[in-house]
Amino acid sequence: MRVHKAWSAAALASLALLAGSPAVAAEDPAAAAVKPASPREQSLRVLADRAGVRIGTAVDTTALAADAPYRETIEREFSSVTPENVMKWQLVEPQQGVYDWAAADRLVDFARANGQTVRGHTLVWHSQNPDWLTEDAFTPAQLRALLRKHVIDQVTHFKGRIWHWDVANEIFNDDGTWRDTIWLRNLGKGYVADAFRWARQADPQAKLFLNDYNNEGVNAKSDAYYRLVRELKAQRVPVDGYGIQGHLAVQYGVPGDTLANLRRFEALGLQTAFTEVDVRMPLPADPIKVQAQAQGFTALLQACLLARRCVSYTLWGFTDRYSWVPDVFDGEGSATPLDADLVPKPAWFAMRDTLTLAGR
Ligand code: 9MR
Repeated sequence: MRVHKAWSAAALASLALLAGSPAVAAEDPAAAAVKPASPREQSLRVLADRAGVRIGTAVDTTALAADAPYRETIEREFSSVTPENVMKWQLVEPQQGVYDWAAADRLVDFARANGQTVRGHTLVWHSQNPDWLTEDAFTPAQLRALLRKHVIDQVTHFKGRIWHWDVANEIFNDDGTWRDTIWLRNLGKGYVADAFRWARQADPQAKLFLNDYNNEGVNAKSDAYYRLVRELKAQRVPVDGYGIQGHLAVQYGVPGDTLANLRRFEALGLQTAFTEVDVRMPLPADPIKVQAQAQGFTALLQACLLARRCVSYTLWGFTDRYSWVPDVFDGEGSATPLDADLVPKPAWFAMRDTLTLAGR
């Protein structure tokens, strides 16, 4: 059981920063490039284990095969992994009826060998769908049959090996309206309930999650999820978890009511999880941005540790060597806690300190 202590968030953040800054100042970058980010007995996963949460990362499976320091960091520091791309529909069924599970299977085997859980990502999404699916003029009935087959075949393929499934990803707009997707247009809102039911049928053990970004605090989007979860629960739809991606940016800060938001979903009987945390910044980095970044990572981690049913905290990549951010946000980057040479930033030490305090 996690022990809940009466530390204030501010006290924790300043503790973490105090402990983090001198350590980073003492780093010799050349030596640290080959040095593990943490001593083994203080790895994130050892500390997270004591604190009662899983600590995860998204994994770039190409890098996993090619880059030994990257792979060793994942083995040493993380107790959960999420395929960054290789379980998305476009990659698992590039041609209609022809599955390619090879890359995803390798990651699942890697996780098993290293005692890591797997967050399956993602079954139903508007993005990264195969062209044959989105370009061909399927009727609504055909699309429903295709979605059903996709969910059931994929969940069945990995049955017993997936801890959490992100069943439905990014289904609402920021204003709380339903996102206009191939699924909504053709199947109506019921596609979400259907997907959860199919996933449960295919693997009764896996925990089934909703997942989105910009839903950390109490806002129009998280309100839409709250209403949806109540409806799904009333209809006995098997939804188990609320996933908060946690893509933050130092210039926008951290919503102060993140913990309150976690709590209201937990009160509906759900588990919660941070699923894709990173904290980007406008480049170049400077000391204040770096400090704000450490606070962003720890604020979400603290919220998770203060909540009752927050079971995991996953980074969307841990090193700038492979981050998605610079490709998507012009002029922004440095979004992860290890730089491109795997040298820890204050955010890394801050997370370690937060986990250490929580595990005492
Ligand atoms: O990090 C992923 C990147 O490599 C892909 O090109 C991109 C395609 O849309 O998806 C990225 O991951 C996204 C995740 O699957 C869902 N939430 C937002 C993530 C960042 O875009």
